[in-house]
Amino acid sequence: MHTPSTNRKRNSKTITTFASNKMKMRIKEAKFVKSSQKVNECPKPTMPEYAFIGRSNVGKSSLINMLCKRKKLAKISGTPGKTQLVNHFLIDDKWYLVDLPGYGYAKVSKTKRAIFSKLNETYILTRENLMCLFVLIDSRIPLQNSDLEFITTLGEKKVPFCIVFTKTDKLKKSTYDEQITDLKNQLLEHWEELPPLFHTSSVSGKGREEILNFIDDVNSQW
Ligand SMILES: Nc1nc2c(ncn2[C@@H]2O[C@H](COP(=O)(O)OP(=O)(O)OP(=O)(O)O)[C@@H](O)[C@H]2O)c(=O)[nH]1
Ligand SMILES: [Mg+2]
Repeated sequence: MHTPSTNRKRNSKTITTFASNKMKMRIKEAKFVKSSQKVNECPKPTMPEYAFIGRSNVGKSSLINMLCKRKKLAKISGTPGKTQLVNHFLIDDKWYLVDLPGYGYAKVSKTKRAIFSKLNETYILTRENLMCLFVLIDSRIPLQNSDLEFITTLGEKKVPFCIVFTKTDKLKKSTYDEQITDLKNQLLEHWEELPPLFHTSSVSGKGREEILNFIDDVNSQW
């Protein structure tokens, strides 16, 4: 099966490196730009951007806040389905972080669910400055069908993505290791190679540096 290589900016370049041993990337300023109901309402695609997607409640908005070290930049809620629009955050006037609506949340009406996924689909398939999609997976539970379906579609459409395991603070180290091995094996049943993986906690800040360094590397290919 096709490897989910991180190749985007539609026109060409391939992300070949996975950041390590480098200066820490710093975020000085993060500001909310707008919430868009349609992709053509999003900010002009003049800068690189990175979007966060995953099942409702997986921790997308929390991760954006953690990366920016801001508690209330993206809205967080214990109730799944909080983020329903495409939310753009401008970082240091140079690149965007994007909070996308969750998928696979059963409690929103079917019509709404369809709209969410259409919005996500259009965004993912047409947003020309989307450098990489971060797909968030809850590290505490086995891989869900909705995750697998979603990731498979990304592969088919050749959308570059990374996988982010969230809420790692909620598991003991030994349980976590087992759980991650299981998740990786589940993915390897469908993929020959895994995309870049990140392990995060929005509570402890784990994974922040790794994700920011990755973004810094990809930004340099813009
Ligand atoms: N312990 C812990 N809780 C987390 C973490 N990330 C998110 N949460 C909690 O999980 C819940 C959902 O977080 P959100 O960031 O709103 O999740 P979301 O994916 O943006 O959800 P929707 O916008 O509804 O799709 C909140 O109660 C967060 O406080 C984490 O790393 N550790
Ligand atoms: Mg959210």
